Amino acid sequence: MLNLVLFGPPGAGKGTQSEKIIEKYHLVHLSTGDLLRSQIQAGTELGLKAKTLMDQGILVPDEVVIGMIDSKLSENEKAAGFIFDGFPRTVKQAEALDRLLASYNESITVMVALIVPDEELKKRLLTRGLTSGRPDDQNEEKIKTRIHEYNSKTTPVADYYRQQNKFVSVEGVGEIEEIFEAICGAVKQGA
Ligand code: B4P
Repeated sequence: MLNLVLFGPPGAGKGTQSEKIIEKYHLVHLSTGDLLRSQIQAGTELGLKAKTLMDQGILVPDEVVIGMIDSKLSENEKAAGFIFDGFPRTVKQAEALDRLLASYNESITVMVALIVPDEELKKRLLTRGLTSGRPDDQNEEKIKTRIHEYNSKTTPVADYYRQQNKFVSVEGVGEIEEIFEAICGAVKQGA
C-alpha cells in the first residue's frame, strides 16, 4: 500500500499535483482543505466554525481535522492507498495520523515536500483569488497569515518525517509536468 503525504506551503501546488498522482497511483485523495470547504458548503456546524478561521488564514483545531480523517479512513478500508493533501499540518496531527494508520496495520510510506519561495506563493494565491472565489486567496494580509501559520505550526511536521527517514523534497517551481515527474521519482525513492 502506498500512503503519501504531499507537503508544502499554501499555494505550493499540492492540490494541482494531487490530481495527477491519484490518476497514476489510484490512491484515495484526502484533502482536509476540500473536506472543510464541503462542510462549509453544506452549512454544517463544523463548517460554520471552520469558515471563520479559514477566512482569516488560521488553521482549524487539530481535533476537527483528525476526526474528519478518521472517518474517511474507515469509509475507505479497501483503498489501494491514500494521498494526504494539506494534512498533517501540525505535529499533533502527524502523531494522530500514525496512530490511526497503525490501527489498520499501515503507515506513511513517504512524505514529499514541495519547495516554493514565499514571493511565488503570494503571486499564485492572488492569481487564483481572481477566479477561485476563496476568501482566503483574496487579500495579501490573509495570505501572509497563512504563510506565517505554515512557518510556525506546519514546518515542524517536516522534521517529524525526517526523523523517520521518510522525507523527500522536490523543487515546486517550474512546469507542472516536470514537477510531477520529480514527485514520481521521490515516490520511487521513498517506497
Ligand atoms: P488548503 O485547501 O490545503 O489550501 P492551499 O494550501 O492553498 O492549497 P494548495 O497548496 O493545494 O494550492 P494549489 O495546488 O491549489 O487549505 C486551506 C485552509 O484550510 C487552510 O488555510 C486552513 O485554514 C484550513 N486547513 C486545511 N487543512 C488543515 C489542517 N490539516 N489543519 C488545520 N487547518 C486546515 O495551488 C495554488 C495555485 O498555484 C493554483 O492556482 C495553481 O493553479 C497554481 N499552481 C500550482 N502549481 C503551479 C506551478 N507549477 N506553476 C505555477 N502555478 C502553479
